[in-house]
Amino acid sequence: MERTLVLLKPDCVQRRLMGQMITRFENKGLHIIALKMLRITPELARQHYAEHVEKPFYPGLEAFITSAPVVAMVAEGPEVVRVVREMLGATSGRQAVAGTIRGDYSSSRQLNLVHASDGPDAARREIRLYFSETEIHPFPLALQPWLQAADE
Ligand code: 3AN
Repeated sequence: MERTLVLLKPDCVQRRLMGQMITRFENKGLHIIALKMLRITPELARQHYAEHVEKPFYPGLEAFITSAPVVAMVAEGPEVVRVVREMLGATSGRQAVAGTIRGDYSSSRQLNLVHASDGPDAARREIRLYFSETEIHPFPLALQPWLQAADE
């Protein structure tokens, strides 16, 4: 069982696509166990994008990610890290395949709507950045027997 952090970025919130994105994740059968809106501070941006802080594009990335509220979520399930990354598609909306979120909704590398952790270690680190334990609610999903077989 894995968990992953999903962020609906400022462009997603401003374009009023929050509901459509959450619907895509729910339709896929993902189990969302935490969700909140927040404004990312420059300090949180530096922690989240620690691997990019020294890169030339970082100032623009920080300005963008702090420019409006985001919605943070935790999804839980088998292989959920890879499943969500594949739903997002390539980083650039211009390269993302049609049928993926970025392929269907984005024409930009920066304004690419949704972030998701790129591996289980990153997921653990990122979930801790955005959520305390008491904000995560791992409840049994009544529909679960109709989404996956018991031995999956
Ligand atoms: P992803 O969002 O697919 O995980 P990352 O983690 O490689 O992509 O990049 C995080 C963000 O940094 C991207 N969403 C994009 O806005 C920005 N970014 C990544 N690489 C570049 C680049 N070469 N030039 C400008 N911005 C970039």
